[in-house]
Amino acid sequence: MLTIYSADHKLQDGKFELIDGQMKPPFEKPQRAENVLARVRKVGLGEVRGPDDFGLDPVRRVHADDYVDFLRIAHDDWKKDHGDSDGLPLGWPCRNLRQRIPEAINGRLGYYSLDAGTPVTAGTWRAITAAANVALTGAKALKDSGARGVFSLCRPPGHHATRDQFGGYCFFNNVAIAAQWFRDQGAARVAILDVDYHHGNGTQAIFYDRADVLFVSLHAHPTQEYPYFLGYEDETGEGAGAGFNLNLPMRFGAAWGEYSRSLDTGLKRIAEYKPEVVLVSLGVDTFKEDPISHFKLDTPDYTEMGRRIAGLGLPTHFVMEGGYAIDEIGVNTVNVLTGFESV
Ligand code: Q9C
Ligand code: ZN
Repeated sequence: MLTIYSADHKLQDGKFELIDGQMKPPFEKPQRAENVLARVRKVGLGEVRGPDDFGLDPVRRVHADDYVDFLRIAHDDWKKDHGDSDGLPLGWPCRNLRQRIPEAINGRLGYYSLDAGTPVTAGTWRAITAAANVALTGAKALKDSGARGVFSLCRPPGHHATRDQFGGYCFFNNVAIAAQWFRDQGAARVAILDVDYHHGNGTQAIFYDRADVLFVSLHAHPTQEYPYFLGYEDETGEGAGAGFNLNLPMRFGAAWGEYSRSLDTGLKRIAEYKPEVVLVSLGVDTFKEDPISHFKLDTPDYTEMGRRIAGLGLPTHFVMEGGYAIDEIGVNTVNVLTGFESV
């Protein structure tokens, strides 16, 4: 399987995230992608190629113009007020406040974000444009080559990012950008399967009122886990999108038995939908040793996950999302890909 990778991901290297009342070194760090790349090479998964530059037009098909423009200058503006530290918001337009865009960078960071766990650094813009290009290059390679699967080793991840908000370590929604690109290239129906431990709130929100992109997500129940305010069972889509959103949340402690039954339910829905392409938001933070998660998947389970996804018999674009157990992120991620190829 072809892997798309850009070393520019290393430019997103925050000093701290605010987590559980403490400033800690970010879990979402460059070594994650490096360890996945090392495993890709070790097992000889296939060629590793750099991304092409698609420019910002395909990004703007998913994200608001003002949000894209904000991200481009956010750290420069932060620097003017606060010096060379990482930018983090600490106040949001919540209930009882107005939805308007202030002048101050602190206010704009709040307006355009979901949480304070996602540092805006000097290198963020270059890293996130590279990640979007990694996703788009993978999409184009899948379409042009007729291969069964392609792997876009995106970092930072994307599935929490909405059309105009960053958060959950995400800025541009890489999988949504790729899905929209497939649509714009003529694919009538596109399905997204999100197996990251966290609900893909951004991806859901972006496609919530559309029937042309089916979103299926397996994740920790939002009543217990981030992002807390989206990802419940009763969110099934709205308007034209009614019936084209499927959330399969599971409580803390879910292991392969329960997880695999949810996976089969999700895959069945995707098969019924008859998409021309499937995108997988591939997070491996479902792993039993993940430092911020509470599921119990084990390393061989990822191979079986790949096999079951292959059972769809559809062109499949794997897009990297989360996974914070740094020593096992490579083997767990690549097991999905080799499992897929083994069928
Ligand atoms: N106490 C992804 O996996 N913080 N994002 C969680 C837990 C946010 C994870 C705090 C986690 C976001 C792509
Ligand atoms: Zn996650």
